[in-house]
Amino acid sequence: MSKEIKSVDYGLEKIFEGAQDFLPLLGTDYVELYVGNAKQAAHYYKTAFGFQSLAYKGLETGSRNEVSYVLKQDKIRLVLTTPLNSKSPVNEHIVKHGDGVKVVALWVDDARSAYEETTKRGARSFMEPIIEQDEHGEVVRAGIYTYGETVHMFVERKNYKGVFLPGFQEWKPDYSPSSVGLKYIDHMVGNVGWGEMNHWVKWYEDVMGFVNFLSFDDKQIHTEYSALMSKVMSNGNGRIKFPINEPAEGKKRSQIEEYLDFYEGSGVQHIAVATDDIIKTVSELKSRGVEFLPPPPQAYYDDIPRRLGVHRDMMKEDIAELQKLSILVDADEEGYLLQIFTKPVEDRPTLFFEIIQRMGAKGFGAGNFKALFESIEREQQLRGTL
Ligand code: TYF
Ligand code: FE
Repeated sequence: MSKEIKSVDYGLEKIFEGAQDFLPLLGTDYVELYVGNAKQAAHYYKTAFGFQSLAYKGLETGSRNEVSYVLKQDKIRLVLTTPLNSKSPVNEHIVKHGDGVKVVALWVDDARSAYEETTKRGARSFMEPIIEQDEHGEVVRAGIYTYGETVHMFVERKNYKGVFLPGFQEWKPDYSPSSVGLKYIDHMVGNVGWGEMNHWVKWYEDVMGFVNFLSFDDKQIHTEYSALMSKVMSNGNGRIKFPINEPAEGKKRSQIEEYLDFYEGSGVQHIAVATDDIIKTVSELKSRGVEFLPPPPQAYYDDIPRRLGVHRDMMKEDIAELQKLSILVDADEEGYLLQIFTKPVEDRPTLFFEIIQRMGAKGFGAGNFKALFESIEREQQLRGTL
């Protein structure tokens, strides 16, 4: 018995039926990290994660206070920004949080309207709409704060033909490692403080017009030692998905608390990127030095056929090969998914990446939560932070 795998459809049309979407989002435009040394970070994301050079701004282009490198892999654009002197406001962010995600930029048709509609519903302004121009056209951008010091920028690039944004020049160095097959951003997860999850759920509903379409409480997400709660927010067309985590009471310090302590506040916990060949992508990432969480115990892999249920015959991957790479498998009504998590990509145990391949499944790997969180706890134990 095999089942046709369809593209991801969350049934959101029903939820949104009749409602007017006051914030139509076309997709993720870019993700910007504030980092201590953008030149070296760019080298790492190219060499280890397979990103390609796209654009640059810095002293050579007249940017006196900050340098930004823009990297690209298929639909994913990553911007790495660092201050050039102590005057830049980027410093404060780095001093407090270490390297981390500052901007989750959303592609829109009308940035002025996005800014107006969200600020009138209570969003705090980060940047009023500005029009940026060069010989390649015009871009309108505006920004609002979400949790912590994280920002959503609205980017309207109707007629823009340049390589990224006005102010950037094309960046084409000779050094150009190949892609590892990362395709697009599947979801980005935020960690928020104790008791704040429902506030941010309501904020995404009221201010952004999102819906809460999946929830996991601490009864579902716990190990012997720790617990957390998670609610998944989605926009109307399902292209943008933002799960939000909050720590819950447990015997020991949960990974969410560890994050909040080291990031010194709420922020982006992980960026999940999609691939359509996770075995190839993860093999490549490992050979380039990307570190992943160690595999769960043998019993986890023995249990995979049961977890796959009716989708068992549909899975083409070899379980032994998945185990060798420490890839996790989960299934829901619609299909199965394969996922794996990197270790934090900075010295502070904060931001990490997830690699995900969806084979029909629309969930987030709830069946893996226990094994995954136990792996994370083993790492916490090594850090002395459990
Ligand atoms: O995005 C998710 O929900 C999954 C699972 O601290 C997850 O990737 C949830 C919480 C967490 C790490 C992973
Ligand atoms: Fe995830």
